[in-house]
Amino acid sequence: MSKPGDFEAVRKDIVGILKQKPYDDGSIGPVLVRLAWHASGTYCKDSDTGGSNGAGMRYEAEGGDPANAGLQHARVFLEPIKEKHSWITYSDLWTLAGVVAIKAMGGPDIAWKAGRSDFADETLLPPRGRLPDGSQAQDHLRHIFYRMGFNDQEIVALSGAHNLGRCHADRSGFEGAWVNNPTRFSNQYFKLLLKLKWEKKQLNRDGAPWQWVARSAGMDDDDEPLMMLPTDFSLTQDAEFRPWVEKYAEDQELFFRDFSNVFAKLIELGVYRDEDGIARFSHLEKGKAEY
Ligand code: DDH
Repeated sequence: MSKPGDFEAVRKDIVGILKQKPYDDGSIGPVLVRLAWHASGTYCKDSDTGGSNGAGMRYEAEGGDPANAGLQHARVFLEPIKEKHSWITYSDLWTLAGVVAIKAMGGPDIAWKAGRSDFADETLLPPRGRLPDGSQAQDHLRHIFYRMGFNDQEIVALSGAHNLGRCHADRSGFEGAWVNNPTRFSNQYFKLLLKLKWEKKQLNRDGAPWQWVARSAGMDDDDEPLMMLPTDFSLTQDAEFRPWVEKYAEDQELFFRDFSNVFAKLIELGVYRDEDGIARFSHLEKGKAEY
């Protein structure tokens, strides 16, 4: 047990659990980043509902959403940290873990503020269906991310998180990693989007969705190919998105700066702190009828 409010102690312990040899590519960092993002990405600016405040994924209605498949692993990995620092809320822990993981994997510092509360009331959960569907394209990206209040440049910057981690057949149906070193944060995703010769492929499995696959220089034919989701690839096919893909491919510093800002914005969506610094749900309760 640490002193309540000692977030440095929590950060240290999160760094301490990132390396997990038998898990995926040896790190749980990527799945922690995805947890922070899915906790936050349910936000809707018009109804002012959803977002990371509340830690709704503790409940089946949100945690069991097929879009969140696999994130139970991230939550279980974080459980010993919650037990040790029991004063921290799950909603603070999940967002902080994402920020700490990005930094530990070589990414930028990202501003993070404490104060999120955990729901005691399941009726405040956002409806399912607010997270993006990888088999779609740019119109869908705009529909989903404009709802959260992001613009085209921010959509491209956020998508750069796919430098990290991989797709799992038993979670999303897609398979493979976007880059060769998926536990190191960089702008490689943008470089590969532009550079490789992507081919549309349905993996050899019943009901597998189609995805884009390619091999980079030095990869053997029997190596697992790199992949892009249809949504990732659509960034290169869109007149507004593509220039940002090109800028971020050329300039890693610019990408890191923009990513840091937009991820900080993502994890603050729908979090309104009272004067005591604690985020409560009164605004949400008012908005409930508009779900
Ligand atoms: Fe993502 N993502 N994501 N993603 N995402 C997947 C994995 C990871 C989409 C679909 C998928 C963001 C945006 C989008 C991460 C971070 C972020 C998987 C694979 C799918 C599918 C899941 C699995 O099979 O395990 C789509 C579609 C979008 C979009 O429309 C833009 C954003 C904004 C982020 C972010 O963090 C800011 C990370 C990290 C992973 C790797 C997880 C892992 O377990 O590894």
